[in-house]
Amino acid sequence: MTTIKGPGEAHSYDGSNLRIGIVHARWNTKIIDALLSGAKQSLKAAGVKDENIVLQSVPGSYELPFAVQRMYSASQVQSSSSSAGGALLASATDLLSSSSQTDLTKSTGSIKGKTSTAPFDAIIAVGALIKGETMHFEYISDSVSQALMRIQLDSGCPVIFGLLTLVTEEQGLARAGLTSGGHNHGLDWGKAAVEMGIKRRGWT
Ligand code: DLZ
Repeated sequence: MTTIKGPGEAHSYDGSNLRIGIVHARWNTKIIDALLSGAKQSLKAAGVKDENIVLQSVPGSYELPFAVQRMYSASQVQSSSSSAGGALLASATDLLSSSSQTDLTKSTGSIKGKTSTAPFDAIIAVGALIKGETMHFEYISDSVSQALMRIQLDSGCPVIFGLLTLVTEEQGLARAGLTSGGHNHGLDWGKAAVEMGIKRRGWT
């Protein structure tokens, strides 16, 4: 059956000058890993350079807003100055990555050795919250969604909402493209990051 859902046709945007951050939670890793692959695939398809895709991880979705905020502000500091800013960025990103348990956090675009020091043009926040028996899911879904929106409006850096709020695991597998007929939403998030990164610089 065809569906009307989806982001619709968009222009093809050139991401070759963009610097994109991705922060992901590690809970529900199977879903997260597939979403990250999808996001990176569409970023690269739009021309974003490998070294300008900066990946960091946090334990769970609740930590995403803090990480997005720190990542963006550290990139601003680094871009506007010098070694002092660089040191702050390095320490902020070290803090974010020190608890990493996946190789993914080290696989792409390490901040150290990067070719660009520009502030991020967009940051994708990726998490998968699966509803349990308590009210935990509702509280985290709501607070993280609100916080990510606040961060993008306060900072002016587009934050792409890559938080799946799932009633079942199966819903997550389908939205990570891991079931037949499923669709990897990470692909859409990568495209959204490129489009919003370009549009943030000026509506054309
Ligand atoms: C504790 C928790 C639970 C129960 N479920 C999830 C989940 O489905 N997805 C997710 O990303 N994180 C989960 N967490 C972890 C919280 O997001 C958070 O990391 C901890 O409460 C520590 O602040």
